[in-house]
Amino acid sequence: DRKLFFISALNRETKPEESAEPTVRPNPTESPGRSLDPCPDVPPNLRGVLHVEFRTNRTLQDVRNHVGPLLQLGGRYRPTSCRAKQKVAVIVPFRNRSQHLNHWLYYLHPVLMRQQLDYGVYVINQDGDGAFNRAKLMNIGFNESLKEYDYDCFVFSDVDLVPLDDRNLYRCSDHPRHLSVAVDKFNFILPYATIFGGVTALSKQQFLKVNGFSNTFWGWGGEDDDLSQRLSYRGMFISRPDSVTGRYKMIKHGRDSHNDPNPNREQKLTETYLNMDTDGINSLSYTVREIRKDLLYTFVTVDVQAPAG
Ligand code: BGN
Repeated sequence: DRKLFFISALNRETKPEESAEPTVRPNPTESPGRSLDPCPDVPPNLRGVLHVEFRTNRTLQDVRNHVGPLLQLGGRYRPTSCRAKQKVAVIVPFRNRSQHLNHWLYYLHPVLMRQQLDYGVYVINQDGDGAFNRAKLMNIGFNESLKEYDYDCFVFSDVDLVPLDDRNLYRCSDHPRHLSVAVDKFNFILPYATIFGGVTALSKQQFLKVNGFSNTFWGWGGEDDDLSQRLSYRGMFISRPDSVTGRYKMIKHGRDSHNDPNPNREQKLTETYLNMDTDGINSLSYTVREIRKDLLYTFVTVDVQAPAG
């Protein structure tokens, strides 16, 4: 079959940016590859260890030139040669980190493509300069992405974390998955056993089983530990890649303004069990200010109703 031959020839190419797939944009009106065979369990074109470099200045236009031809508006992609196993929304909470986002997009899109995911990238931008609320932005990303497509898996990622190995698959498993297990900033070791921050993947069902994240962690810290406790209270375990596959490079930065450590975080972590059924996806309230579609992502600016002061 000529087409298959063409695809496998492409697959043997070793240019850094090219994905396994030919540069044919799928027709958005087509149902997602119903007639195609399912993609293999192990994506065939992974590279393993990746070279990641943040010293270069990268503009959004550089990134568009680099990965844009393979994408559909809104940072959407799906493999053309097989039917993706999962439909993945990648949710990135954001405020004033454009340079980080450029790096993140530059490295993540090719990885997600090689992983043969049917995916979309949702950058959830907190409007205004109230206290930052990472967890609420995650919940909003879950909600907004589901309005667009029938996603069944949600990867929640900080904008400053780039995987160093593309065998670390951005998809969901039987238990909620913690992907960023070996971050350079922590000398590539897991800081503590229950940590569930950085990059995580939960199926729709797993996420709803714990009512999502808490909406009430304002400022830095603890919201990820709260989710970790929710999972354990609902009988789930944390699944992780090994510490070689799970290596990450963090983009160095100072503390963001309006994201000081939350002084209430320790206290709040004693109340997870009491609050989890009433504070989460079922109590989520926010206002969408703007939804902007770039080739590289869907950029959703939201008012998260930060407390005054
Ligand atoms: C922990 C934070 C996490 C953060 C990790 C890694 C808290 C709760 C205090 C009881 N947890 O200390 O939110 O992801 O460090 O930076 O602050």
